Amino acid sequence: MDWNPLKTLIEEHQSFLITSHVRPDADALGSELGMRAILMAFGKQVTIVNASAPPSNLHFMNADGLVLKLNENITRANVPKVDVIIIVDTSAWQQLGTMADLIQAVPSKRVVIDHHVSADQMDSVEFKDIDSAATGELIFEAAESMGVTFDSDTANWLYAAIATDTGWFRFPSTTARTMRIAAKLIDMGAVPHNIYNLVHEQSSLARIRLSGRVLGRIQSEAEGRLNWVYADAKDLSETASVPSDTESLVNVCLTVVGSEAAFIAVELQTGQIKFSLRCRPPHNVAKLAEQFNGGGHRLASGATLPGPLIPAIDQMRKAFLEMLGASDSKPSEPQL
Ligand SMILES: [Mn+2]
Repeated sequence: MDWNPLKTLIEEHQSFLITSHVRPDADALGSELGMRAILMAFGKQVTIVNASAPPSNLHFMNADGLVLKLNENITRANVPKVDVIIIVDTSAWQQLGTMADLIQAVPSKRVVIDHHVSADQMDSVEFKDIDSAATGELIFEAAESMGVTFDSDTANWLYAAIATDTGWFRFPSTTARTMRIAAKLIDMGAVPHNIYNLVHEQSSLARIRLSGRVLGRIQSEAEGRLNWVYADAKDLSETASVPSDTESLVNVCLTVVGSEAAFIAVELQTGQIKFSLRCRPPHNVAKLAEQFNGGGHRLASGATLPGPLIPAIDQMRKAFLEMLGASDSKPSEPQL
């Protein structure tokens, strides 16, 4: 990646707004904070605003309150008019939530730094590498090319970005380059065991109880090649858990022997059904998600369907069976 155009753009402008996708994950937040550190090193004015707040297990990434939530920590009218808006970890308008029309309404230049497959025309200068394991990797390389080093806080945040997007360095996207960057972040002060503990070892009892309930009724189809689960509104309310408590369950479904694809359906309070989709190569759930106006990566993507739950699940499992080239041997409505 040639980062010189980004460096020039930074040097030629003074004020910057950084944003990322709704329901920001560690890669979104870490990339925003890493980008902020780069801009600060050049003495620029920087504001980070997202459409939604970080999840509770990532509050450690925003202890300083550097990441603002639109309409909560900052009103739309107070979002500064900037020279350049930098969008990280997404290239899709829909993924920006309420930030999308704010961005479209101003004449600021746009930069996109991302590693996702799906892309909208955003009239931006793009720094995009779909082979990169995390946007955090790209931010690190941008910094390195500009001679910017990170303090230990930022090193920890970028480590969290890369570690979580690679499933702690085990997804196929993990390369020697990923490991080299992680090593350099450790040299700058990142503490891996600390970050793992903060991200994954702070479970509420509600989350564990929900996991047991949901995984206890896993469905297996196409001779075990497709495995899926659901969490309905009752599961969430009776265990006092929240939709984000279901996050890792789809990955558990993919660990069943012979599993090539997996999904979870989560019934949201709005009545919409949020799907997380996973597969193993050579399948492609990014393409599958596009059928439902969703998106993401080849091996991990998502989509939101209108409720009710059962017909939405049925549509999704049919799409998966088609992707797998398997016939549908179940009745048209799954037995929940
Ligand atoms: Mn990412």
